[in-house]
Amino acid sequence: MPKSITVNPADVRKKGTLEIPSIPLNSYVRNFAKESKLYGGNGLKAMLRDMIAIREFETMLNSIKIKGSWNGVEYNHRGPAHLSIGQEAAVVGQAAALDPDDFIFGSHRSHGEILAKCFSAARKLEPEALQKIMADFLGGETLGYAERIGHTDLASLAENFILFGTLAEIFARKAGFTRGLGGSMHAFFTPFGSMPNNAIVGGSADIATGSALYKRINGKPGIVISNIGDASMGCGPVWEAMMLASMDQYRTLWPESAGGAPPILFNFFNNFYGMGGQTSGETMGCRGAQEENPPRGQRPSPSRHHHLPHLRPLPLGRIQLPDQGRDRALAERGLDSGLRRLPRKE
Ligand SMILES: Cc1ncc(C[n+]2csc(CCOP(=O)(O)OP(=O)(O)O)c2C)c(N)n1
Ligand SMILES: [Mg+2]
Repeated sequence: MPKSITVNPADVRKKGTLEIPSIPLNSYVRNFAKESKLYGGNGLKAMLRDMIAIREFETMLNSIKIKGSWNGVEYNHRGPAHLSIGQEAAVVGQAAALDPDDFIFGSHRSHGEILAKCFSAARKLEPEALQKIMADFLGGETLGYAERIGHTDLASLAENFILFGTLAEIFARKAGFTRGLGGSMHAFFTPFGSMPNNAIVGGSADIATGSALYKRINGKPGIVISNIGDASMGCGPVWEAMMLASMDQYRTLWPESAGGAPPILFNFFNNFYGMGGQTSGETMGCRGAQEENPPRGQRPSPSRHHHLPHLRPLPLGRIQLPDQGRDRALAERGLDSGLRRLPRKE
């Protein structure tokens, strides 16, 4: 018999308040000794190396976009290249905590995520598995190019493979990770857990949730991360994904053996911008909502607008709608009454 859920009007219509727990912000406390113990000296050096490799990769792309050349090599790249310079630590830190079985789905700004996840997976895979993935991919075509670039061992060959496959994809070449058909915003490499990225702002929230649901239903290992920007908080589908990921039925109706809600993490890269708008203070409403709803017991400060100049009401006197201006001009010439209202037909 299916489980059923009773909705009791006496309960659901009872007077009450909804309490929302406070959400900690910026709560990471830096502790080098602890991190060093957790990741080891070599682990930390590998992270720094990955961060520098990603910075160099994107600095090169930037040089090609801006100057049409890099290190004396001229190249006209007509496609897009959304850089994530300054966000390297976030993607490398994330990738270091993930296993090859974990999936990440990104956005239009995902070069760093692809490289970091692939570097991390290549380091964590067994050598035979790594070799086989590279040899099997596109019949060894991408590996063939990677082998022509200087390398000393399997690890440095894998690095060549990852950098070459991603770059060839960005430059729309057929040895690229998606045969050059995707380009900068649709580069990815699924065998290492770097899943398809896409340019629809917030689009990966839903796709990643579907992927996590797939993992949960089929008992597959690993978690899924949706890597999206701060401006995607303004997109309805992102909220829809978060609702789908946290439905009550995982706890109330699904058998316990299914394992509960899908294993998803929504990660918002907060770079404080969404195209030309600043999410903080301009295009989003969270600070306003926070000010209007202070924690219980605290009254809103009468001077709150001093702290939030963007919330200060516009001085009405300065606003002049075109129609008001026209009406005033007509009134001054005594023409308004005749024009504004048509005489009623008897
Ligand atoms: C659904 C949708 N709306 C608008 C756009 C145009 N667009 C491209 S990037 C962008 C801003 C994205 O900001 P954010 O999500 O914070 O990512 P960031 O560029 O800061 O990394 C917008 C609005 C789009 N690609 N998709
Ligand atoms: Mg942003």
